[in-house]
Amino acid sequence: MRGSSESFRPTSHPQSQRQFLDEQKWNQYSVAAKHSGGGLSMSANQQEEIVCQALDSFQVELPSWGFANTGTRFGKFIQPAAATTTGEKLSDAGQVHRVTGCCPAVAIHVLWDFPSGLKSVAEVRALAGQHGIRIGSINPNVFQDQIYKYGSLGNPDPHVRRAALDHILESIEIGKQVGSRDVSLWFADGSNYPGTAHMRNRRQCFEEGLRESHAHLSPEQRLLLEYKPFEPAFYHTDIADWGMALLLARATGPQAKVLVDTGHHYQAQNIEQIVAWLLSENMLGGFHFNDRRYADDDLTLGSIDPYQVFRIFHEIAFFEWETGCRADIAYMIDQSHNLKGKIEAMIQSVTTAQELFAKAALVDRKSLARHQERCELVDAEECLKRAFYTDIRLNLQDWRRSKGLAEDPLAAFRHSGYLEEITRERAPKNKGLVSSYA
Ligand code: RM4
Ligand code: MN
Ligand code: MN
Repeated sequence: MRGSSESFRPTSHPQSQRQFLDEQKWNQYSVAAKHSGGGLSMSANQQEEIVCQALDSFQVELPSWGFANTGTRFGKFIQPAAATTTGEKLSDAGQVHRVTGCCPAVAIHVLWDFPSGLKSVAEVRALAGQHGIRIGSINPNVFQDQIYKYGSLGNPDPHVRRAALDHILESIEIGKQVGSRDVSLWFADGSNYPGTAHMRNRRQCFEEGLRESHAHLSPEQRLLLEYKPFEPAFYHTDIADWGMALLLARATGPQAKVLVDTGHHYQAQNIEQIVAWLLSENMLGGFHFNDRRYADDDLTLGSIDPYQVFRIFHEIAFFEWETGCRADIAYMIDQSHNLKGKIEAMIQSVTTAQELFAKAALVDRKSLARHQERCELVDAEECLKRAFYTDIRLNLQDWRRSKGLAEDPLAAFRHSGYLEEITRERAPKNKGLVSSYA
C-alpha cells in the first residue's frame, strides 16, 4: 500500500499535446531521462538507483485468508500447516513480512477474523502487533450467511439489505478503531437465470446502501468497490465490471474508489487500459493481485502472465511521471493457494510483485513518450520490452542487503524452521478438518 497525501486531481481539459511534449517536465520527473542515448545504454549504477528507489516506495498488503485452508467447489485441500485461527494467520503474515520487508499490513475478512465484530478489535489488534504487522483493509462479508442467498445490498428483501448495511457499518467502525483506511467491498450479488432479478431495482438498492455507508466514513477512510463478472452468480452479477463499479463509486461519494482484482475480468480483456482510464478519472483505489489462466483462479502473481502485471505497473508509473503526482493506490494480494504451501506461495507473489514493479520503473518514459508521439511503433514497444527483460535480481539482492534483509526471502524462510514448527503444532487440528461436502 502506498500512502500519499497528494493524490491526483484530474484537470477539466484533456492533456494537451503541448503539455505532453514539455521537455522540462520530462526531465523533472523521469529518472530515466538521465539515460544516455535515449535509454539504450543505462549504466549499472543508474539501474541500481532506479530499482532501489522503486523498491523503497513499494508495499503490498497480504490477505489473512490466503493462509487458511481453501479449495474449490469440489472440496478443500487441507494442509497440515494451514492457519485455522486469526492469530495463526497473522503470525504467518508476519513471517512473510519478516523475510520480504514490504508487507507490514494484513487485510482481514470481518466474519472470519473478527468473529465478535467490534468486540474482537482489541484482541486482533494486539495479535497483529505481536507479529510485527498491522491490520490493513477491512473486508465485510455479506455473502456467506444463508440470508444472502438472493443477495445483500441488492436483495429485494429490505430486512436483508438492512442486515448487510449494518454489517458494512460495523466494518467501517472496525476500520476506525484499528486505524485502517480502506473498507474493501466485494458483493456476490447476482442471479443465475434470465428474468429472475430486476437489474435496475437492484442497482438502485446498491446506490442507496453505498451512499448510506459512505455517510459513516471518517474523513480519512475510503470505500473500495470491487467488480467481478461472474461467480458465484452465473447469469448476472450486480457489479460486473469496472464501468459499473465506477458509476456506483461516483454515485456513492468522493471517498469511494474502484478496486481492480486482476482475476476479475473476461479472457483477453486489456486490464492496463482499465487501469489507465481509472487513473485519469482519479478513481483507481486499489488492486487485488493474483494470476489466472481461466477464471478467478487466484494463482500466484506472475505465474501465468508476468508481462500483464508489468504493463499494469508501467501504466501507473507512466501516469505518475507525466502528472508529477503520486497515484494513491492500495496494492493488495488476494490469493488462495490450494496446492502450494501458503507462506511460500505468498513469498513468491510478493517478490514477483517487487520485481515487476521495479522493472516497470526502468522503462525509459521520455523516449517512450517521444516514440508514441511520432508513431514509432517498434521503438515504442521496445521501450517496454527492454525494461521487462532486464534482469534486476542482483539489484533486488543489493536492496535487501541494504535493508538488513536476507538476499533470498524464500531460502530465508525455509531455513528459519518456522514451517516445521507450525506443521508440528497445527497438523493434529488440520487432520480433523473435513474437506468434503458430503
Ligand atoms: C472474491 C473477491 C474478494 C474476496 C472473496 C473471498 O472472489 O476476490 O475480494 O474477498 O473472493
Ligand atoms: Mn478480490
Ligand atoms: Mn476473486
